[in-house]
Amino acid sequence: MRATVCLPTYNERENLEPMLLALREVLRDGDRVLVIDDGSPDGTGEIADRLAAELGFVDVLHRERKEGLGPAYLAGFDQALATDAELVLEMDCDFSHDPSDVPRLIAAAEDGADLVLGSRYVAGGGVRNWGLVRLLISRGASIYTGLFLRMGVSDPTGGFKCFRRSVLETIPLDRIDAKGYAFQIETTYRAKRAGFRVVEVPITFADREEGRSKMSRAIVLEAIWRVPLLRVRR
Ligand SMILES: Nc1nc2c(ncn2[C@@H]2O[C@H](COP(=O)(O)OP(=O)(O)O)[C@@H](O)[C@H]2O)c(=O)[nH]1
Ligand SMILES: [Mg+2]
Repeated sequence: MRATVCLPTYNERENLEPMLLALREVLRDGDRVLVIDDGSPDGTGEIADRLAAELGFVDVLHRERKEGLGPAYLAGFDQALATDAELVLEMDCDFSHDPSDVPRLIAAAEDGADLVLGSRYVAGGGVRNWGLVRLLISRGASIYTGLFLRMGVSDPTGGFKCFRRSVLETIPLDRIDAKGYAFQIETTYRAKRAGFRVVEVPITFADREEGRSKMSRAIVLEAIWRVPLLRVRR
């Protein structure tokens, strides 16, 4: 199955080239990477253009301004679905998601999963180098989400995912306006509710070494109010 990896970037100047070279080692012939850059002031967008010209498997989607991860992914999904990609992946560009795990996500989809989640909180998964605060927020978010949505998913906020195209064609993407972690929760929740098969595969998540996190209080607050709302909204 041909795959497109959507790679959102905002100020990932140090990480983008090593990430694309690492992905080149694990992707198959025909697979592509779509860099979605929101006008990074550090020049990531120009680096992406240069690499797209140098490496045959890379495309770049430039967006004018930073609107959060959700809108960036939605624009990327649109572009990926306009091609013949059968699988569409999400992953961070900061090496928190290990590029060498990509084939395992793809394999799980090829084995029959409709949506594959890279999961830190199933047996065999884990987190490296995260501070206590980040870990508590992440674990707390998983428990909070479980209480309201009962999806049977251990790691609902994770951003390392592989969608079969039918999932993205079925869930109402145009109605998703979440920006941060809530976007990850909502896409999985809508896929589950539509009857798709969601499978978690263990990953080890490592804190970034280069660049800075764009996580903010607003992203956490958004998830807190949006999650209960998902239960009542169609
Ligand atoms: N295009 C785009 N990418 C973003 C935005 N916010 C974060 N990213 C990228 O999304 C990925 C995860 O973001 P990061 O700041 O590491 O979040 P964290 O892992 O939760 O701390 C990285 O590749 C970021 O560059 C955004 O608003 N637009
Ligand atoms: Mg990160």
